[in-house]
Amino acid sequence: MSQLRLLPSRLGAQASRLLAPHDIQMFSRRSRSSGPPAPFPSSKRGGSSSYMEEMYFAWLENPQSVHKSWDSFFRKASEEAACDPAQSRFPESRPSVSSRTKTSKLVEDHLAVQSLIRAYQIRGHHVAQLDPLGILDADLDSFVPSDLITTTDKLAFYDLREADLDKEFQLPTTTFIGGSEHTLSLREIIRRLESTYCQHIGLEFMFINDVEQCQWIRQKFETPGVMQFSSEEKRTLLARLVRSMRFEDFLARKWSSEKRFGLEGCEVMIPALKTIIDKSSEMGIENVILGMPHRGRLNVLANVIRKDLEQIFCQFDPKLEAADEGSGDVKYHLGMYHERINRVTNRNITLSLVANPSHLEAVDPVVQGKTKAEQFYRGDAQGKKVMSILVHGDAAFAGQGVVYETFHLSDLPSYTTNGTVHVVVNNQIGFTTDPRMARSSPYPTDVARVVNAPIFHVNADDPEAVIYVCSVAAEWRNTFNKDVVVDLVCYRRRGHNEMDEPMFTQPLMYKQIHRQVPVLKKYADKLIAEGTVTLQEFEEEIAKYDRICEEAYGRSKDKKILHIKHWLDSPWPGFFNVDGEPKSMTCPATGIPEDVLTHIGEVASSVPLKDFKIHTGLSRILRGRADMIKNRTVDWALAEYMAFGSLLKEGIHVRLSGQDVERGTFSHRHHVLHDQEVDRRTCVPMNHLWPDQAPYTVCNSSLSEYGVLGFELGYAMASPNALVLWEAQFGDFHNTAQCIIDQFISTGQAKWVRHNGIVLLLPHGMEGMGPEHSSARPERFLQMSNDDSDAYPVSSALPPPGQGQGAGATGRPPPSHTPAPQVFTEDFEVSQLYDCNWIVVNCSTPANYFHVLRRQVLLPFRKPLIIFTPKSLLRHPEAKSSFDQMVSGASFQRVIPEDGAAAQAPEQVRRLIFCTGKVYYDLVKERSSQGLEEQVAITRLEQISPFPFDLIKQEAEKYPGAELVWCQEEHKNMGYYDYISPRFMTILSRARPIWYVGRDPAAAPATGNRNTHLVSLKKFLDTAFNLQAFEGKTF
Ligand SMILES: Cc1ncc(C[n+]2csc(CCOP(=O)(O)OP(=O)(O)O)c2C)c(N)n1
Ligand SMILES: [Mg+2]
Repeated sequence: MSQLRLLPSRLGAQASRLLAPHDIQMFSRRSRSSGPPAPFPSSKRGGSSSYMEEMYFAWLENPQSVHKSWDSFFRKASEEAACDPAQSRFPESRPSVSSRTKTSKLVEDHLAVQSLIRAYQIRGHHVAQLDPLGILDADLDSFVPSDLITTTDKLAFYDLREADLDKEFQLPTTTFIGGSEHTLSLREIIRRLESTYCQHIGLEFMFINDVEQCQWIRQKFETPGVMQFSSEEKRTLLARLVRSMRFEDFLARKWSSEKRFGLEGCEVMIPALKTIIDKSSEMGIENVILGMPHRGRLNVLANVIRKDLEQIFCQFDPKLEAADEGSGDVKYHLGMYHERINRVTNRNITLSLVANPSHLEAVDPVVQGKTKAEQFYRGDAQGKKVMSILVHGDAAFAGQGVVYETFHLSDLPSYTTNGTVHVVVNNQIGFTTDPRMARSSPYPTDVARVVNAPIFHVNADDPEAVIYVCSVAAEWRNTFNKDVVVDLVCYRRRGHNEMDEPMFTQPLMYKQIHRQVPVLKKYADKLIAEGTVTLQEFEEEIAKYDRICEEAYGRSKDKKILHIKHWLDSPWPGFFNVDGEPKSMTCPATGIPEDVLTHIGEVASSVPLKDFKIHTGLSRILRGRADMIKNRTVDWALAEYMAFGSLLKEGIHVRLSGQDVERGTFSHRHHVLHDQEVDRRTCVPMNHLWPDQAPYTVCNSSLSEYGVLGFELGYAMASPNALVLWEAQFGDFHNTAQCIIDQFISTGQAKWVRHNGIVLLLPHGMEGMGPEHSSARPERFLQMSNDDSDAYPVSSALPPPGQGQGAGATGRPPPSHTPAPQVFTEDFEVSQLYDCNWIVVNCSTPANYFHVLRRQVLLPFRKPLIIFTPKSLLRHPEAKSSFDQMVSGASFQRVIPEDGAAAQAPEQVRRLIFCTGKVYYDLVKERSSQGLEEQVAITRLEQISPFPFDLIKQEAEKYPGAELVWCQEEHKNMGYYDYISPRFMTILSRARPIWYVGRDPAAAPATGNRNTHLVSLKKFLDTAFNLQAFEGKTF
């Protein structure tokens, strides 16, 4: 049996792993009287002869009493018997024992063939020849499934013999290997299954629960002759391989000692991505958003996105001066945006590659968020115009949890991008680590199985197989709007980067790699041999591309300045002026007319849909809201309502996402009302404010911080005309999204000159709830704020003597030894905001929360905004604001000065306490209980960073005789003290101390013991009002 592969049989040892659960399910016999007729089994064991006979006799009595698969099988068999009575296996009445045996044998053989076909569909990929090096099994296991016919003796597994090979078998409807034929010989069946499932493509899809989807895949790959290419297609493929390979060669020649994370060993990724894009463009896609790691990124920029080569080459010139502000990033992290004509489809296409940090896979949710936003703003609910492609490394795809988190967003209504094509550059190594030490799953792609995404493994040294797989992947995405994975099993020709020596750690693999003929040569030889191209044409193609590179290289040498903004992945046309600067530099007023406040308040207190029954507890809450509106006051939830509602009126899309945000963790928000009598009937009153308002999206997210925050950050990248907020369930949970905060939010603009206005709502406050759920870790955000603690920031409009324009807040402050000018100009507030990397606030009043949310959108630029939000203050009777603080003319207060008795006679005041957030209410209560309103002033710092030097200075100077105290409820090594202290020193010219009052340093953010919590609260409140506490102390 020469056609069969002769792999070593490991049948004996592995005999117990023969059957998949699916198969076993099929074996379970069903009583005909107690349920639907059992189908024709797909497995040999399912066809036990007595069962089959039972089916047969039932069929004889009434063909409709058995499943239609049995019906068709017996019908066919009786036709056969009618043609050749000598061979008849079907008696007219109760059969003899011997004829029954013959019937059973025929049925059993057919069943055996069916299960054999199914075995290939399920397990064929385990023996597919996927590794171009021929060393490792792509599934890390050399085991050959016992039910694949790799040697003739394995026919016995199905009770078949070599003599059966030339018998014809009926093909089941679950295979397409027959093409237009309904029967094939066993030999041909095995040959076709081998060629579909065990060559250079390994298909994993039988775990998909949807039969239609499985059939679709089977048809795409099993149908004879599907993988055929015209000579034009082959020539295009060759030309793309030339570009991919010669680009890397060119960089290697010109900059032999530069890191570039070359693609050598997986050059086929360029034609692979281009095929996905061509095919998608053909099906109507106009915008493709890509995310990818380091490997081959420059090549993708050059040959997929088509960034000008000279701009890429410039990045290798160490002497070029950067023209943009910010610290920039290495070349293999930068992003790109490009609109062009797709040459294959002649249609317009926009391609963008999202800038990313070194942190592998962190960009995945960001790309998905940006894609979702682009789809949303284009009204592309089905993802027919905008799609995402994510490229992964094998080690990172298997190892990074955010991959899993991102997959889990893929089918959620408010997060789906309607299918992503994932491409894995599976070079079978991660830096120096062998995959057998890097993952426990057979393939690096197994994580995709959780969302029923099909996985197409393909040997990257077979370019035509790769192209076919990629075009099916694009079609899959277009047909089913679901994720799909293309696993390019390849190798890495060099070390991790071009400077690394791979022989230290992978000597045998690299011996083979050194012998490996590059894919371009292999493919060119093939096309030349079959006469598709001539050697001369091939050489000309190479020479042509080399010339293009040389010319671009020549031009790159004329460049003197490097513009990072040329690498922007998400331009916002119209938002900035032509030079990329804000159109104005003012902090707009954020108050709104009272009738708008009232209208929003009324909607927030109502149920806009008819016959909609809400919970009685909620009715009470709505009545409470209506009362507040009558009294012209708001609590936290209403203030938020008014901020969102007023922005919606102004055409700004508002999106609030996070765990349980619809109701609110603290049951205060209730933005989605649920009908108590009709399942899943909901109402979002915020979308019933005005007929022409912008849409409001509020969505409970999956229980993920890393994935969801990344997603919202990406969402906020797409447009400046939106307020995108992510709320942590409790503030400390943001730490599982730390990578997004550190790598994107705090540093994004500095690295990639990209603005982002994402808002983080982080519930924070020491309320005796234990070490978790208390602190949103303000100290971390403040530590990463970029304003200089030691420098007196001054406006560029008023430079200190001897300092030129542009000093101070624009990022180049005068050195601290320069005598600081004691003047702050009018634009100080806005220029400070413009220069900072993010804004950190802790509002003590609902009105200020309202203003800061509105300011976020009304500012002429975008900065991330971190808001420490309250918990107990949500319902605190004192934490209410009047409409007067929100109407036109009112605006955000960076500092809320003391306005009580102490402020009337400031020179009498003995102590000025500065604080932020909820502790203010504790301090006021304590002051009142001690009767110290005249001696002690309390001033609130609402915008902590950038630090309001100007207003703090005013406050301190207003109380010349007062001791200055910083009071916080957090432990001393946490909270705000380390941030505010040096800034106070600067503003006070180190002439007055700022004393610390608060909890002692600690390891945990809060105690788990309620009594200890209260004792420590009382202790620091006592100190705050003990006017002798710092007597005699030095600073
Ligand atoms: C989150 C994270 N951890 C560690 C690293 C350091 N690192 C850079 S590349 C790399 C190996 C990546 O292997 P793989 O994903 O297979 O991609 P390849 O380099 O093989 O293309 C590692 C560990 C990183 N960049 N990101
Ligand atoms: Mg790898």
